[in-house]
Amino acid sequence: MRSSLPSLVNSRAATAGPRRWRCDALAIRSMRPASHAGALPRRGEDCGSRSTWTWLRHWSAARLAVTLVALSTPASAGTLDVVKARGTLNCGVNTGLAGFSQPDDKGEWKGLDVDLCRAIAAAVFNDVTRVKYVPLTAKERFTALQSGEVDLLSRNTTWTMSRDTSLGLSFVGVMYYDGQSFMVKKSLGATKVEDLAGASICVQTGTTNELNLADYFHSRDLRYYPVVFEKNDEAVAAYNTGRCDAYTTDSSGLFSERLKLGQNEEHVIFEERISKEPLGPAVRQGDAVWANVVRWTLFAMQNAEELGVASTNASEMLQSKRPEIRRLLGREGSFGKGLGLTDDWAFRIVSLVGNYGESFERNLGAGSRIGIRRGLNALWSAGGLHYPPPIR
Ligand SMILES: N[C@@H](CCC(=O)N[C@@H](CS)C(=O)NCC(=O)O)C(=O)O
Repeated sequence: MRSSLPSLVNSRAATAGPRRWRCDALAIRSMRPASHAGALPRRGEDCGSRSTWTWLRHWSAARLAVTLVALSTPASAGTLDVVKARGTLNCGVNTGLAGFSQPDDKGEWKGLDVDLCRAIAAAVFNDVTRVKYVPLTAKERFTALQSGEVDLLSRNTTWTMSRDTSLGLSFVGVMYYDGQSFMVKKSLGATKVEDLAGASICVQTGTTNELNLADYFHSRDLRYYPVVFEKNDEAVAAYNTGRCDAYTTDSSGLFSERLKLGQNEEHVIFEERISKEPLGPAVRQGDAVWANVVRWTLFAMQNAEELGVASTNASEMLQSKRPEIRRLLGREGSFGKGLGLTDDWAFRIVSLVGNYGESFERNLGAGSRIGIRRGLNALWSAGGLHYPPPIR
């Protein structure tokens, strides 16, 4: 195990008082409370006295002991059991992103990400209404999952390495393959990203988009003026009122926001994408049972589409002779048991929520107000990237 203690440097040079330590990145991180970033020393700066670190070492040992106890507890004592006992799934969703998660005029949450929450509730409770939706901003989302306020994030969140490792989260699959792009007013006359050299660009903080924007322009020596907002609505409003020349986020987000602005024809969304944004559900690290429930709920929706099983025909499909369909619907084998669920878990998902294609079409596709093409989000068998592992 790597020690999280700082490296001792120039110890002989320290003449008076306790020996001082220089900070390395890990030491700095161990000082930072998860919920806020206070004034911390920088790398290489004085990190404090040895006694501070002796204390920290004891604290780390105590933390390790707690972790070991947690690891030795049977996996069945994890989130799935908590959710079953509570009788409701706490699902972290977007504050309002058309097509992904947004309450409709009756206050009912709708969208592709919302359908994953409903599908999990179908699998666990046979009741899609047993979900408490917790709307989270970009900044709030990770703390809400880490602290246990929500059981999962199903909220247009990009699967990145740091989020999947050091942040203590585990991404379980890809719900939507996306990429970052830009929206400008038609009157600006820009059609590609390079046309934005010297432009002011509105972006929300705490997103991959803020980082990609900097990477893209800096690495090409292009000047730009980032105008950063904590709230997405403020970023969009600033763009709309002319404070910025462009607004940038994931391409799907641009389509959703353009819909909110109305007058589609006034706003141009570039085809060009400057990043990969695989958006997917995330759970807390170290709960493999719960990660499987979320992962296989998503794969069940995608496998159902691949096998032609939909909400409209799921009951008839129970009589199918195809072994893949029989396994999906719990007629053959005992696949629910391995998840801690009943064997008709996927039948409930498909009959109560629908398959991935049905969800995509009603929330984002040609039949919806947004009208996004399947593109990368088609199944592999139709030229896209979704390739759900088989149920067997
Ligand atoms: N996929 C990116 C961006 C996700 C994101 O939060 N996008 C913004 C702009 S569309 C959003 O949904 N904001 C809504 C909010 O924070 O309330 C990420 O994971 O960092």
